[in-house]
Amino acid sequence: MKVNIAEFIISAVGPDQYPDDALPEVALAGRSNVGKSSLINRMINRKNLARTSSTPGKTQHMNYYRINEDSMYFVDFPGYGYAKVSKTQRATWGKMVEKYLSERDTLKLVLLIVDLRHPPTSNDKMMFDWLKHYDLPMCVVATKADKIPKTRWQKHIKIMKQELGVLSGDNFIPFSSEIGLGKEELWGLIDGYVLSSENETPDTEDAEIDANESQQVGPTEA
Ligand SMILES: Nc1nc2c(ncn2[C@@H]2O[C@H](COP(=O)(O)OP(=O)(O)OP(=O)(O)O)[C@@H](O)[C@H]2O)c(=O)[nH]1
Ligand SMILES: [Mg+2]
Repeated sequence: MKVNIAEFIISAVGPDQYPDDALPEVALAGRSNVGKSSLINRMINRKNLARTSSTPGKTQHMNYYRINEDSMYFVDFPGYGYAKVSKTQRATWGKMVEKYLSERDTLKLVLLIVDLRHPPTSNDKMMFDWLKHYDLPMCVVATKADKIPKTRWQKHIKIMKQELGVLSGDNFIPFSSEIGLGKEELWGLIDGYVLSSENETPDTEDAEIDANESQQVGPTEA
């Protein structure tokens, strides 16, 4: 995808604020401070559209970034596993994310962002298992590769895959927001999921489709 325009749309606290224009959505999940917002900035060639910080827990809501006016959204989740977040806040986060992931029809792909330097955390594993269980289209993106020597990438990739339980057919991309590693590969993957959704037949559960009017493809507005 060629990114011409990227805009911040909304910092949503719940479903009422999610956009209702039915554009495909690519969500980013990962622990706090792992580099989710930086990854978005790298993908869209912007220094700081998605707010990044060395202080963990910066992204508190679901931040929507729209690409090319009518192409897709990146949805930046609040990071999990941030120690200073209260129990109540954590429960609220869990419910919001779980509801989004299980009910959002326009969700096309989840990027599970992990840190290539370290083995996955228990939260990373939980999120991976959860996404697998619900059979959501996913790609594990192992970022911050620039922080380890290239000669050790393969070893780290192997450990990450093994400990998460990534299978040979699963999507896995080593990445670096700092040097741009993996950017083209990730866009190629995203394009596949986002563009294929444009050819899907609309949900016809309750509606009868008139053969003459069935030219319109893709999600319909509620
Ligand atoms: N060297 C290097 N630093 C990175 C990379 N990605 C992110 N960082 C740094 O890691 C820190 C956290 O990055 P963010 O993108 O804000 O992380 P986040 O996952 O959005 O964090 P929350 O919003 O708190 O959940 C920042 O200081 C970034 O500059 C990378 O690929 N390489
Ligand atoms: Mg962030």
